[in-house]
Amino acid sequence: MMVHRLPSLMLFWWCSRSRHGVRQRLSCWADGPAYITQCPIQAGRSYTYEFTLVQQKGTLLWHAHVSWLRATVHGAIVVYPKTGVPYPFPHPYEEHSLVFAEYWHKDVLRLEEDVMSSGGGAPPADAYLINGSPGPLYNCSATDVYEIAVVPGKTYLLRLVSASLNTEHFFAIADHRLTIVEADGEYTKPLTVDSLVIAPGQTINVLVQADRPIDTYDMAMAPFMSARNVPFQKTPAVAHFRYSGAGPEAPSRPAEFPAFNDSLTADFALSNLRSLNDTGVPLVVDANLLFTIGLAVEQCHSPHPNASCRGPGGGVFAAAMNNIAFVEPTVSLLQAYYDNTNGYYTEDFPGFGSRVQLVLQNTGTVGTENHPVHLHGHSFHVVGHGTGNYNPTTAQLNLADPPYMNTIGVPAGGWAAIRFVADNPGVWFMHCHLEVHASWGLAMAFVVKDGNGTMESLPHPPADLPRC
Ligand SMILES: *[C@@H]1O[C@H](CO)[C@@H](O)[C@H](O)[C@H]1NC(C)=O
Ligand SMILES: *[C@@H]1O[C@H](CO)[C@@H](O)[C@H](O)[C@H]1NC(C)=O
Ligand SMILES: *[C@@H]1O[C@H](CO)[C@@H](O)[C@H](O)[C@H]1NC(C)=O
Ligand SMILES: *[C@@H]1O[C@H](CO)[C@@H](O)[C@H](O)[C@H]1NC(C)=O
Ligand SMILES: *[C@@H]1O[C@H](CO)[C@@H](O)[C@H](O)[C@H]1NC(C)=O
Ligand SMILES: [Cu+2]
Repeated sequence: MMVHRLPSLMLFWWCSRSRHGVRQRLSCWADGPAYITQCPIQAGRSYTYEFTLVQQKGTLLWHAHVSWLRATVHGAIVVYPKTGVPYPFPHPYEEHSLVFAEYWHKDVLRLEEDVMSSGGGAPPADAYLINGSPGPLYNCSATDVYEIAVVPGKTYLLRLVSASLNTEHFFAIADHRLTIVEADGEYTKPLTVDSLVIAPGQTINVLVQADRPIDTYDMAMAPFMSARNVPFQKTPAVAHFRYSGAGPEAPSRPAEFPAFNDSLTADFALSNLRSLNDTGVPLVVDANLLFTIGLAVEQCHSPHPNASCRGPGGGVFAAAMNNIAFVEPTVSLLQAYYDNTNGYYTEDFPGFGSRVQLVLQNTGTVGTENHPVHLHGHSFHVVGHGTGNYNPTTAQLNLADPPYMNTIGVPAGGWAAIRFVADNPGVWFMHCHLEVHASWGLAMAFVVKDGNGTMESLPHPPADLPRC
């Protein structure tokens, strides 16, 4: 791969937020998205990301956050509970991380450039990967299969991490059920399902009991595609859950999946996921925001329509939040904010410590699609979601035990309501985690202003921060 610019890293992290006013660790400068909190790390240069994980445990994802480099530059971070603090579920015999990705036979920087200059959609991935291996359903990959050796009768904890670029995926294991115990690094009440959907940017921990007859079972990821007429890779990536004693030659048992567009099944886990404990949902909100999100088509203004207007009806794909397509700036927004440079940001976001409710309403003029929206710098309580238009008088909100997440798949043509406390000063990116949608403009950033004193204020930038 030709890399002229080295990636910047983005680290998902949760600000420490507690009902009892726990001390903040402030590290917006280490968040990572290019042109939001820093400029990209240039070839031959380095930048050390320093941050503190305050009251966080569980499975996290790190990845490059410039262009489409996440496709190949990503990994899992696992934070264990403090010594002596048990999991809130039976201790597993073993733990394994499964990192999902999409692969193209192409430099992904070129891939983004080509897609953006075409005006059309992204080409399907050439393969899906589980821990770097596509598995036996792909040509030439019969022996390139990730495998977990399983002791019959034991319980396994699988940490599922999606670094996929443009596709959400179902995950299932043949003949086994999955008990979700954690999502986005926060414990959930146990929820047992046959399959689940994981969106790019999400992490989900599941317990699996090896209680089936001795054999080899497929663990597989297959596409979930809620949009119509979008081409996508259909071949699942397959890994093996192989019981000790299973014959190496015997064919493995295939995993079964819902239909690729089965939104009802896909939404089941979200509808039924509950946080394990009361996580301190703000019962009162200071700011009530409603943002529309969706895809659209712009008119073709190119003198070369065949080359650059390959969107629907000869137009150009676009995406927006509140009808504004985000245009990547040429400076870092955080730097502009820190330097009080005019013209890059407004300060109309509610003040430090505000309790914010944000309703994301999925619209779209060219069909609707599930958008996994990710917020940096904060986790949020997913207090509600539904189909159709959000109606504040009839919407049923869960203020008792909603899941506490950082990426929410806003249902196709539906809505999701999240609540969070804006108590982490800095500039925080919020964007669709389907990378092609973010490139089209489905993104924005919040400025969270300083509170009182150094423990509520954005620190000075580190000396090695990359400059534009
Ligand atoms: C495998 O190769 C065949 C023949 O070239 C092709 O039709 C098929 O699409 C390939 N499968 C995958 C998953 O690439
Ligand atoms: C799913 O796709 C199939 C085949 O393309 C189509 O017949 C069906 O109507 C779709 N279902 C939904 C719920 O969109
Ligand atoms: C969280 O909930 C579980 C199950 O109800 C309970 O056993 C545990 O004590 C709770 N933990 C905290 C910190 O409240
Ligand atoms: C543009 O595409 C149309 C339809 O495919 C084709 O008929 C036409 O000749 C193309 N024009 C150019 C300049 O390539
Ligand atoms: C800062 O302190 C003042 C005086 O105690 C208080 O009125 C104000 O609400 C505080 N601001 C924030 C953002 O906490
Ligand atoms: Cu999207």
